[in-house]
Amino acid sequence: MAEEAGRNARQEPQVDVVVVGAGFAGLMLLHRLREAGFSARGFEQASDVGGTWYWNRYPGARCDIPTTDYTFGFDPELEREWTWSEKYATQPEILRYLQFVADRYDLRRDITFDTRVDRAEWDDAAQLWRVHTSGGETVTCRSYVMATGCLSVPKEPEIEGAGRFRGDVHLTSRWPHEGVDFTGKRVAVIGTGSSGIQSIPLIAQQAAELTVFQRTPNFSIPAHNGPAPAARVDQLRADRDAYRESARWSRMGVPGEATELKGVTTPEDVRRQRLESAWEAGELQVITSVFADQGTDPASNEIVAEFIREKIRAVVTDPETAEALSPRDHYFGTKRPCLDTGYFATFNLPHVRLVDLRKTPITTITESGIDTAGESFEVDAIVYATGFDAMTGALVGVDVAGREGVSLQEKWADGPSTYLGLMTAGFPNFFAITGPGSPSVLSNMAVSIEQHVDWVAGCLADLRARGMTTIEPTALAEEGWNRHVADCAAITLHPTANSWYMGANVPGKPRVFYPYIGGVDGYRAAADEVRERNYLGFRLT
Ligand code: FAD
Ligand code: N01
Repeated sequence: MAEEAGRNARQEPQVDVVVVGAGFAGLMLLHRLREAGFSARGFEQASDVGGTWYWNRYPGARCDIPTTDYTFGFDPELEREWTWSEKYATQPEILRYLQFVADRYDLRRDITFDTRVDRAEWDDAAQLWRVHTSGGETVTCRSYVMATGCLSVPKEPEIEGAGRFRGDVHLTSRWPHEGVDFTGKRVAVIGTGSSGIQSIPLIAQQAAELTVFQRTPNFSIPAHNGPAPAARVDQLRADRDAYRESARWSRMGVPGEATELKGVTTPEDVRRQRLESAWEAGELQVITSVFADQGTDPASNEIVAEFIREKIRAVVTDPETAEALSPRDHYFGTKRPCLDTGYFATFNLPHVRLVDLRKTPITTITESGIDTAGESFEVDAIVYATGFDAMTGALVGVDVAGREGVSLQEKWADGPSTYLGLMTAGFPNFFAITGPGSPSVLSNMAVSIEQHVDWVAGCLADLRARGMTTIEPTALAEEGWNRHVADCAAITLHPTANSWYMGANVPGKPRVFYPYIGGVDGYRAAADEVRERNYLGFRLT
C-alpha cells in the first residue's frame, strides 16, 4: 500500500541527471549519459571546462603521469585526433585538450558555467533531487552526480596575520589567467608539495630574491621531460586496445612490470641498478615499485629514501641546505612524491634561500612580509602553494541533504563513509566520481575516472532497463567496504604520515586514510563483481 502511494507520488524530474563539475570526470560523464539517451545538465563554477587544468595555471604546472597514459582512452577516434607534444604536458596543453574534448562531443551546450551548486536535497516522496545553484535556479533530477574533483578546494593558509599582507598574494591553485611577472620582485613561496616544487624553479628564474618557506621536505625525482617515452609509445602504436586494457588492470592505472624483489634481500648491485634505472625513468609508477615491499617494510623503504637523499646531497652544494631538503620524517611514498625539473639545483642559486620552518616556524605574516621565530623577511609577493582540502572538501562543501534531511556533513563528521567510493547510504541516486574509498588520487586519475564514469552510466542504464527508480547502498555493505579500505591501508606505511591522504593537512579534519589503496585492478574487479551480482550490497527500488 505504502509502496503504491509512494509510486503515485513519484514525480518526473526536469532532467535525468545533474552533473556538477566540468573537468575530466564531468566531461566524460556528460558524453556517456548523452550516448545512453539520458537528459543531463552540468554546472561548473569556473567560466569554462578543464577543472584542475582550468584553475592551476602557476608557472611549471604539468601532469606527473606520462601523457601516453594521462589521457582519455575510451574512444579510439578521439585518440587518433590528438597528439601530445611531451612526456609531461604543460597545463595550457592539457587545458587545450579538455577544450578539444568538449568541442569534439559538443558538451558545452549542456553546461552552465560560472555557476556553483550550493545545495541539494533528496525529496523522498517525489523520488528526485532538488539541486540549487548560485544563479538562483533549482533543477530537479533523478540522479545527482558530483564530479567535483579530489583536489579542487584550496586549503586555507591558516597562518596568523595572512590577511594583513599588503603586497601581492597568489594561490597556485587560483593563478591569474594573465600570468604573473615576478621580475625584480622579492618573492616568498610557502609550501613544498608538488605545486611548490614545480613552480619554485621557474619563479626563481624571474624573481630578484626568492625565499622558500618549507615545513616538510618532500621526496622528488627528476621528471626527465622530453618526448613521450619510446617504450610506451611503441606499445601503444603496436596495440592501443591491449595497452589501455593493461592500464585498466594495473595497480596504478599505468602499465608496468610488477616485481617480487624485496628491498633488504636483493643484492646490493641489483638494488643499485634498479634504483638508478628508476631515477632515469622519471616516472612515479616506476620509483614507487622498485621493490615489492617498499610500501610496507620500513627497512626496504629506507633503501629507496636514502638513495633519493644521496641524490639531493649530490646536487645541493651547501650541506646544511641539502640536509634541510632531505625528508626524514615520513616514509617514501606516504606523502605524494613529486617529479621536478631542476628543483634541488635551484637552491644553489645565490638569490634563492630555504627557510626551514621546523627550526624557525612562521610566527606571523605582517603588512610587508613574513616573521619567523628567527628572522623577519620583507617581500613584495607571497605565493601560497599550501594544497587542498582533498577528497572530501568539494563534496561536503555543498549542503547535501539525503533521506530525512540528514546532511552529508553530519554523516561524514568522523570521516567519509562510502560503498566503493561511489555512493553513501541514506543518499539515494547520489554518486561521487573518484570519491573517498576509491583508488582516485593513488592512481592515474584518467583511468580511475573512466572506470567510475562507466560504472555510473552503466548502473543508470541498468536501472532504467529494469524499470527501477532508485539505488542506494545498504548500511552493511558500506560498513564492510569502509573496513576493507581501512584494513588495506593499515598493512602499509601510509597511515604513519601527516599527509593529505590522511586528512592531516587540514586542522580538525578527521584522520582516516581517504583513498583506497587496494589498487586500480583490485578495485575494478570488486566494482565489476558487484554489478555482475545484481548490484550486491545495493538496494534497488
Ligand atoms: P577536477 O578537475 O578537479 O574538476 C572538478 C570541477 O568541479 C572543478 O572545475 C570545480 O570548479 C568544479 N566544482 C567543484 N565543486 C563545485 C560546485 N559545488 N559547483 C560547481 N562546480 C564545482 N592526476 C593524475 O592522475 N595525473 C597527474 O599528472 C595529475 N596532475 C595534477 C596536477 C595538479 C596541479 C593538480 C591539482 C592535480 C593533478 N592531478 C593529477 C589530479 C587531478 O585533479 C585529476 O587528474 C583530474 O584532473 C581530476 O578531474 P575531475 O574532473 O575529477 O576533477
Ligand atoms: O599541495 P600539498 P600541492 N605553513 O598538500 C605546506 C597533486 N598535484 O598543491 O607537508 C607552512 O602536497 C605543506 O607542508 P606539510 C598531487 O597529487 C600534482 O603541492 O603539510 N606550510 C606542503 O609542503 C599533490 O600531492 C602535481 O608540512 C604549509 C605544501 O604546503 C596534490 O595535488 C602538481 C602550511 C602543500 O603541499 C597537492 O599538491 C600539483 C602552513 N600553514 C599538485 N600549510 C603534479 O606534479 C601547508 N603547507 C602533477
